[in-house]
Amino acid sequence: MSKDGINIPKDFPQLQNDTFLRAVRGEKTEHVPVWCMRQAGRYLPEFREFRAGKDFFETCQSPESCCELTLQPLRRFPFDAAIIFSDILVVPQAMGMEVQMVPGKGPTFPTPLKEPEDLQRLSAKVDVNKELGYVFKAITLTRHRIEGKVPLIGFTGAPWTLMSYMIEGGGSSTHSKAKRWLYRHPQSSHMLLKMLTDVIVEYLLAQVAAGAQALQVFESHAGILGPVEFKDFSLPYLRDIARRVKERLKEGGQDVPMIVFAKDAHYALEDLSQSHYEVVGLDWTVDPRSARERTGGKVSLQGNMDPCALYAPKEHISDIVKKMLEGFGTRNYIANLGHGLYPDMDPENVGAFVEAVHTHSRQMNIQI
Ligand code: 1CP
Repeated sequence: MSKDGINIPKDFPQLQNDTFLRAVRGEKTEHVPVWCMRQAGRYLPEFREFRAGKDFFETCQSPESCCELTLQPLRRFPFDAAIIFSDILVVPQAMGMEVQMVPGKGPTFPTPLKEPEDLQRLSAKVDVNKELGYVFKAITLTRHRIEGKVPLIGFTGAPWTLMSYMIEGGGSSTHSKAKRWLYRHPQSSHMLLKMLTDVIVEYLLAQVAAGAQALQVFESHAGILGPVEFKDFSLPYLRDIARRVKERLKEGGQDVPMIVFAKDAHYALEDLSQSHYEVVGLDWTVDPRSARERTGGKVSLQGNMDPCALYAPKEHISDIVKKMLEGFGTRNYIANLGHGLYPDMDPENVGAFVEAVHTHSRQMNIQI
């Protein structure tokens, strides 16, 4: 029985397709596993229909809805992993900030952080079970309803990416308000990043306790930092998160693979590959062969087809996928896009992408 009296059984169905988990460990697999960032999203007509007229964060707070949206893409495509439907901005909400999803505009914070004094508005100690229990319930429910078809990935935004939203008040092309803090208030910036790190560690651990079988950390705004700022304001926190989560899991005799996706941080590939994460996610600006050379074969790589390649005719998608597989090789590799799917993408082409990964990688494995 959980704290609020809801019975959450943990007798999850046995995993049938563990290709993703085996690839993470560098084991031989029949085909290269594949999933897509934003696979539960607006490119699917059934997603648009389900979400129609519903508030975004109310949907996030409904475990039944999150479960349904997570499962939708699996009914269409033979993906090798699922990612729980939620959003990275539930963490700032849990720390006391208001966030609205404004249709046509995206996430909006009506009262963003303006000055370092505003940090006092945030809850420093967040009881994640109380504030984010709905995410954990969604994970547990989905682990049951997914019937062991594929592993379920939990996720979080990384501290810098969340900090930038909390200061910008929404999406931004320059992130200049958030970067202003880094240059003018470095101490307060570190204070905020540390607060976020502490909450994120608890949040990820609770996702594992609820049933997450892998964890992805999204540093979507890494590219807006240069190599020097990244080393100061992002990398130490990414490392701290993985180190602390792994340590605590180990104490309980558990081990869950972690993926770091620092978008546009090609300058930091070497560092990222030595940051306690089993998998480094890549955007499409990195050449597969050079990524392998620079990461030294110790970590698995995930990515990185340009999402816009899905606008190409299907035969062309197949050729692009083949080249990508030849570049990465079929071991220690998880195929994905270099960022999320866009709402105007054709589900049929997503299907062609998945099929091309499976078919070409099977053929390559036979030839080896
Ligand atoms: O109404 C809608 O459906 C809005 C679109 C949408 C969706 C489908 C948003 C708003 N969030 C989500 C779900 C979501 N967000 C998932 C789970 C679904 C899946 O991946 O299958 C995940 C993993 C996220 C993570 C997320 N949210 C990131 C990191 C990944 C990335 O894209 O870099 C970020 C940056 C966000 C913020 C966010 N949420 C939504 C939007 C449109 C944005 C970006 C805003 C901006 O910066 O302009």
